[in-house]
Amino acid sequence: MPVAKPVSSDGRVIAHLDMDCFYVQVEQRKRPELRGLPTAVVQYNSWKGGCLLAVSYEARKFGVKRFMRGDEAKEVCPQIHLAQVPVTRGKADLNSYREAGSEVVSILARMGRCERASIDEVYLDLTDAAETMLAETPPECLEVIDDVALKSHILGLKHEDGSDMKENVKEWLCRSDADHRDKLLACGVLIVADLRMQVLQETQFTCSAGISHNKMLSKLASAMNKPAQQTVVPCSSVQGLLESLPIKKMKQLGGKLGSSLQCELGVNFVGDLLQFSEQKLQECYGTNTGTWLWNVARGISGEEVEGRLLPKSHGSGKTFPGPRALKSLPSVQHWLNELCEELSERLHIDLDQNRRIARTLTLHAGAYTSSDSDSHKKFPSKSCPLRYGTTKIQEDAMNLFQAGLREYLGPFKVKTQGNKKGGWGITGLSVSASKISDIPSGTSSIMKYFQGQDQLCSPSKLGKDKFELENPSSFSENESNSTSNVIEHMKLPEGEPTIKTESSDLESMEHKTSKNSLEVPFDSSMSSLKNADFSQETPLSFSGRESHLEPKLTELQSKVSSEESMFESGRPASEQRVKRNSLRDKGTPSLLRFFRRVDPSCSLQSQVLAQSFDNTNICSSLENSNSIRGDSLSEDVQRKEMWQYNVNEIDPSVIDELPLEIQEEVRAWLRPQKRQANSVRRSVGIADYFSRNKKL
Ligand code: TTP
Repeated sequence: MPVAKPVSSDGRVIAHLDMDCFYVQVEQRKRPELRGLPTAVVQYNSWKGGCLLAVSYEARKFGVKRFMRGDEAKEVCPQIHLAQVPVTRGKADLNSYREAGSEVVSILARMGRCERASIDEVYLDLTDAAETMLAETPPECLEVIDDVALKSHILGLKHEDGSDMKENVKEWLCRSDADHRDKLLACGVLIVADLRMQVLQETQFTCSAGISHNKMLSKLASAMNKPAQQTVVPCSSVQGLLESLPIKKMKQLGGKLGSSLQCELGVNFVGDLLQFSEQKLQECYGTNTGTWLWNVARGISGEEVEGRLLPKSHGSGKTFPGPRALKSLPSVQHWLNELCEELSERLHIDLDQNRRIARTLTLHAGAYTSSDSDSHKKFPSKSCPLRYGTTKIQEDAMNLFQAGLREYLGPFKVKTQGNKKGGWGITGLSVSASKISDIPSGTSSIMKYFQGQDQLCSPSKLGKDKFELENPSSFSENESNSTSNVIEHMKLPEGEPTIKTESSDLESMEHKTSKNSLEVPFDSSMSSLKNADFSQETPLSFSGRESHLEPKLTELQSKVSSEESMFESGRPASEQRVKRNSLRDKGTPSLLRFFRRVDPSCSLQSQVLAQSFDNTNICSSLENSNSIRGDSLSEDVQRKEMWQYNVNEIDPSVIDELPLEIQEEVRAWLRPQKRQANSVRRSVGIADYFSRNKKL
């Protein structure tokens, strides 16, 4: 949901740069003989020649469009060249596109704050560069202005028939009587033209750009004249632009909100919103959205360009069109394993190269049931805190899938086990890792610690699974009972996403998927190959429910070493409901023994890693535990020094590895239960054994 932001950004110079038919350009650079020819990039797939993801402008002239099947494209343009997306692990491998995008980003970032918005899109804040140029070499002082800049489209610039557009543009750029804002934009035009030329020279790629005073208008403008052109939106042209802009084409208005505006308020063009007061819009859509809409109508957006050169999330997805729909849990497990392996690889690369960690794992799926009377029902997206390590990600993703499937099938009364007669089918799967942040400074010890461990901990010497950072592993409340390994009914900390039907990251990615519709339904998000995670596969709407040869099940590797098991998770006390039963009070010698067996370094890992996660530090864990037990604050403070384990430090996946006699005990302890009003608060319990353990 859009959030109202502070407004005036008139004095800023913001550019949005978008590569032209990006995947095609990447393939053409690999095979220069394809340059200038009708070309498309097709996603591997033998079904009707695969699906077109990117189409060259030469091919577009013949009517070839994105998402056409390869066979269809050949019908409308027999001479078309189809380049295939590289394939790894049986799915599209987008690394070459990601890397090509990074090349471009590194060039664009030279001139100002740079935000990588998707695989081929960048926002730049050029305000400082423009101010400097205006002060030192304003356009009016330039003897020569490059042709690339002179070919700019300046919205609202009058040109009479027969007049030389370039002359008009030059005049506009060099006006000495222009107001400061337009002068800054003129500098922006020159800077962006120069950057685009640098990109072309250094990468051989062309791109298009929009230049205005904010991100929203720049993004709109960059799509207006393609390929290899740039468009400027001076303040004086904003109203004219929005008056004729269909409401659904505005970012975040392509979906339900846009439809509601059309149906409820009769708003068809963005400019139509001008007739409503802010108060009225707030009444209809709430305070934030109302104000946001009021601003949108005026082309106002205070959204900052974030200085971010790296993607906001990572993801891996695959679609299973028509007869390829997955119809059994083993086949889902097989593909989830593949997707999670790729995701995990990228997370480790990000960790190694950029020292960034992701916190949230989200699973999306497209599905149908044979009794699907309600075609609008969607497979609910599910999220949980992300645990590092391929095996853990695979396990968690499968648990999320099963939780989603149960919810999805609930109304249909279809068995989750699936059957060959077509109980349900999965037409798309994707896993993504989001909430990525830098490892806070001061935690370099994390790396040192791991490097200093014996060889088991070195990612380069051994499999990645050995190099595991752990973070909270419990699932959110609604995800309960997805497997016996899941800690049930534990709420996530504040700020962490609970289960949601669409992840916010996906929402933000979705509006990058299409130039026309900036808010797309979930199914499309499955495929946003150009999106922030840069890795999904193409959207296809499938109805095929025929049986098919399903991939063989890849065995789930679920063994978890004890070293992996003891990482932590902190939970605000208010959100934890830990069962308070007699078990806790009986004493737990067996548990104590178990934890004594654990390598003490694990608790060190736990502590060090805790520092790298907000909401998950040892102290908050202590507070949680103690406030659950009703201990006094002073006791809390004392125990902060000695506390090593808490409820959430126990990875649910390790429970099966505990001695049988204590498995039940631990499960009971972890299983939440509504606190009875008259329950007696005790200060002695399992938790105390851990602190005693530490004291020993
Ligand atoms: P876009 O920038 O949307 O499109 P484009 O670069 O191919 O063409 P244009 O010149 O019109 O901007 O997407 C960038 C790349 O992302 C595109 O080349 C292929 C990929 N992509 C997908 O794989 N699936 C999708 O649904 C979209 C929208 C893009």
